[in-house]
Amino acid sequence: MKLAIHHFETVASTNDVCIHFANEGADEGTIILADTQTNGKGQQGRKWEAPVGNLYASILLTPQLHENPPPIKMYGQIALLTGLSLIQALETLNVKNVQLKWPNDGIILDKKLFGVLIECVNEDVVVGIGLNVNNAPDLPDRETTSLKELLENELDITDVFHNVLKSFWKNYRLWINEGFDPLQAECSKYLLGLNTTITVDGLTGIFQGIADTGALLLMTPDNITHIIVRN
Ligand code: BT5
Repeated sequence: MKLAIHHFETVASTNDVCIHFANEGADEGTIILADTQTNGKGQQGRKWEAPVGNLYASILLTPQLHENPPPIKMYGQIALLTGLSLIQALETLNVKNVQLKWPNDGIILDKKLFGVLIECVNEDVVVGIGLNVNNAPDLPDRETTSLKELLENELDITDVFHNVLKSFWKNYRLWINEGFDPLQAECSKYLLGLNTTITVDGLTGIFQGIADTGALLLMTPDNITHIIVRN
């Protein structure tokens, strides 16, 4: 895989720049990296705080699968494989015990460390990654942390990104060649709240696992399994 990394000082959103590149016909492996974002995006119109010192990256994928799964399946799977890749990359940096809060948050000690935003452009997929490396922003609505806080040591963002990319491409290749099965099992090891009672979208039940669409399976006390989808 040939990677082309475009590094910017400031952009509104690396995902938006990557979508622009995709619309211009850019190849798989095009990566947009920025030191800071003025309009970093979360899901459903939420905001991603993007002070200098952290990793803000978007990766363009043009998945060529033998048998294309329906889009909803593909995007859920890519979101999970990205979260898994981040957690595995962090393990190589000696940050253990990060958990995956469905669908796409990296959580440790109840604090948010990273977020993933998947967006689609025609057949292409943009994978946005925000990881707090040296700067945990103060937020009114939730606690955050950074690698620096966890390791008590400032890290080089390029080194961290190198680890993330290595882990991401390994899992992406596995997914292209063998499908989601091997990754689904690996993701389950890191799911926050698996087999416990949780509340999602106002429903309370036992978190039974993740479907192969990436949907969350929740069994309510009436023994009905709810398949909760995020898009
Ligand atoms: C996400 O959304 O977690 C996806 C975040 C993806 C950000 C990357 S950065 C590179 C690329 N370009 C973009 O424009 N976006 C992607 P969501 O699950 O909706 O979480 C948003 C919530 O996370 C906010 O409402 C805050 O509560 C919290 N939050 C915002 N900034 C944060 C930060 N830096 N660290 C931890 N939590 C944060």
